Amino acid sequence: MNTFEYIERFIEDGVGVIQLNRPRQLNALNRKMIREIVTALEQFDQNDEVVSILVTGKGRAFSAGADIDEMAENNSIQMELLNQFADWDRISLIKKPMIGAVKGFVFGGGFELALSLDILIAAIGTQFSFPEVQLGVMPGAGGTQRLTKIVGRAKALEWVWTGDRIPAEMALGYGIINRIVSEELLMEESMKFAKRLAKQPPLSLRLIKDSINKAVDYSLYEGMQYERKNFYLLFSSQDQKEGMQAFIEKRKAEFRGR
Ligand code: CO8
Repeated sequence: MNTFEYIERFIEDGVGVIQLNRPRQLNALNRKMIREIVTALEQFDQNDEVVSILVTGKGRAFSAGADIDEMAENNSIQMELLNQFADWDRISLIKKPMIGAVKGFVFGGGFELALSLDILIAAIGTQFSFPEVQLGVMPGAGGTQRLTKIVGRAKALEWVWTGDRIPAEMALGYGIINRIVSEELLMEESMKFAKRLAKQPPLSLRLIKDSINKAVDYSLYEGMQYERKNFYLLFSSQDQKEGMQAFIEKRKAEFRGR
């Protein structure tokens, strides 16, 4: 199934798994690698066999950030013309749940990739950081925006100005990640969670994600109106009929994603 150079992927029990596979460079994200990740995400998003998606990294780091060697000599006009964020932006359009199983370093663009996912499970000892300031730049793939929306302005300024590392326990306390597990259990526990989601009705998962994402940007009133439309929409699904009928008949529902 693998036609990619920098990632591997497979499907297991409704979970589409993407493994960043550039471990000797700590999964530093070059442009081709980002395009491969996004392409694989989109393919899983369109594949009926896949209900949830898990993204993880091979080796000792999830990702140490964007590939510094690749961009060191670029000037701003080249950056503008490369338009590499067109690929990054596509991650926000993925409809299925995306879980990140992260360990080691989650730095720079790697942290931005993680923050683009929906649920983060981290191994003990994982460190998160935006070290771009030490390179004379700053985050560019949503880091200043996404981190601030999660932790608020004061901590975001502190962490992005200093590049300080955020230990997993602190990331958990600030709501950046969902849970911490031992490194040995990282894949097992993350797969267990992804497979649990894969048994839920896919259309509900999809519209729940859509509605909760709107809560980040919309006013309460606009968000409530949006939620209501999605709630109504689910009453056109076979899974709603099946879910409610199964409850009435006291049996387990069989969801089909239709
Ligand atoms: N880019 C390129 N190569 C890298 C990167 C990187 N970001 N990180 C690590 N590597 C390479 C190292 O050069 C080294 O290669 P080699 O063995 O050939 O010398 C190999 O990976 C192993 O790394 P280290 O020997 O440095 O491992 P250590 O355990 O000593 O240190 C660190 C690990 C602390 C993570 C260290 O590697 C480091 O500081 N890396 C750079 C971290 C960083 O600055 N990241 C931010 C990059 S900028 C960014 O992400 C901007 C995002 C903007 C949006 C994206 C669009 C471009």
